[in-house]
Order: sequence, then C-alpha cells, then structure tokens
Amino acid sequence: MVKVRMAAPVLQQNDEVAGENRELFNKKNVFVLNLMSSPGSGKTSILEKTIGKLSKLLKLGVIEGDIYTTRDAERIEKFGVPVVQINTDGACHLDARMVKPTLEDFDLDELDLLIVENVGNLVCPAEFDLGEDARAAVLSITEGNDKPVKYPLVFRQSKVVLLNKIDLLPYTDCEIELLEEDLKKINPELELFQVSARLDEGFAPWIAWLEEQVGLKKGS
Ligand SMILES: Nc1nc2c(ncn2[C@@H]2O[C@H](COP(=O)(O)OP(=O)(O)O)[C@@H](O)[C@H]2O)c(=O)[nH]1
Ligand SMILES: [Mg+2]
Repeated sequence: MVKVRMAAPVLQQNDEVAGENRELFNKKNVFVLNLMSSPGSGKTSILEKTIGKLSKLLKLGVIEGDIYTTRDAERIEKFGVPVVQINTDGACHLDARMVKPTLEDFDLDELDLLIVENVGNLVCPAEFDLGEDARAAVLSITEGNDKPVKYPLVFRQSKVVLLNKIDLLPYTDCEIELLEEDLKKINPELELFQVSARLDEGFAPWIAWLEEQVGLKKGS
C-alpha cells in the first residue's frame, strides 16, 4: 500500500524549510533530484526506466507529487523502491513544507539518491526550492519547439534536460537542433540527453550523470 501524505497548510516560510531539508540531506549524504515537466511529458516513464537501471547499483527512494491520485506512486512501488505520495489537494507544485514530513517515512541512512517527481506543470514548481541538490527537466518533443522560450525559468534552473519521446520525431514538426539551441541560449551549462522511455533508448549518459552526482555527494 502506497503511503499518502496530504499537504497541510503550514506557516513557516518555504525557503526556511527548504534549508532544513537541505541540511538533513547533506548530513545523510543523500543526493536529491527535483524532476519537473509539464503533465504527460514522461517523468514517471523515465523514472521507471531509471529505477530499472540503477536500483542494483544505488539505493533509491522516490517522492511522488500529484494533485490527487496515487497512480504514479503505484507505478513506482512495483519496482520495490521506497516511495511516498504527496497529494497537494489542488496545488500546482510541491513546496518544501510538503516534502519535510515525508522524510520521516524514509530511512535516509539507507539512501544514496532521492528523486522527487514534482506535480506536472512547467511554471509553478520552478518557483519552490524543496532543498534539493539539483533540478532536472523533462521536455517531450511533442510539446512544440517554443516551450523553452515560453517557459524559460524551469530550464534555466535545471542542470539536465531530458528530451523525451525521441521515437516520435518522424511524426512531429519538432526541429531538435533548434530546440537544443534555444535551451542552450537559456542555460549554456545544460546537459541535454535525448531519450525514449518507450523504446528504452538513450539512457546511458543520464544514468552516468546520476551516478556521478551521487558519487560527488558521497565524497563531499
Ligand atoms: N511515444 C512515447 N511515449 C511516451 C514516452 N515516454 C512516455 N510516453 C507516454 O506518455 C504518456 C505520459 O507519460 P508519463 O510518464 O505518465 O508522464 P508524466 O505525466 O510526465 O509522468 C504515457 O502514455 C506514456 O506511455 C516515449 O519516450 N515515447
Ligand atoms: Mg507522472
């Protein structure tokens, strides 16, 4: 059974709580990734593939952010990794105060990597620090070439963008080189990985990046 936490209104400021979360993650040497995108671009599908490839190498945990359902957490639970669902009850993003109580549900001493799937939304989640070490964004190539320039904040703040649904390239008007150019203009430091969660293709550089980040955190 998936554990569900309802978001409760709390008065403490988000950044203050994000700082407390970050302190705890640092103390426990857990690398925390905040995964963001619009609904349907493939966050959960990418997580499923990522867990399949990493769970033998690293100890993983997942927080699922959703407005109402536990569907994504149920998908993740099948892989046997600890997962907690946060239902935001209408809110379009997770915040640090929602994340904090869920940390009691994990044995952080036993985790190397905690991935937070944020609520599907390209705008609001980018405004809220959860205390994570890094952000990654998923952009599926079916969403239209103009999304990076229309919603730059999420891409500016991310270290990685996973360009998903590459298998659909022949059926769309996506111009992948231009899309990558726009993303690099917004954030020249971005690591761009083209993947297809459907075909399970292109994941090696992403997995290597995650392993590197976890290693750096352990060594720090
Ligand atoms: N063709 C194709 N479909 C995909 C790919 N990744 C995800 N999907 C589909 O896109 C839909 C949304 O995926 P999901 O992982 O739930 O997206 P999320 O809302 O961002 O978590 C589902 O129907 C997936 O099967 C992909 O690489 N290629
Ligand atoms: Mg999802």
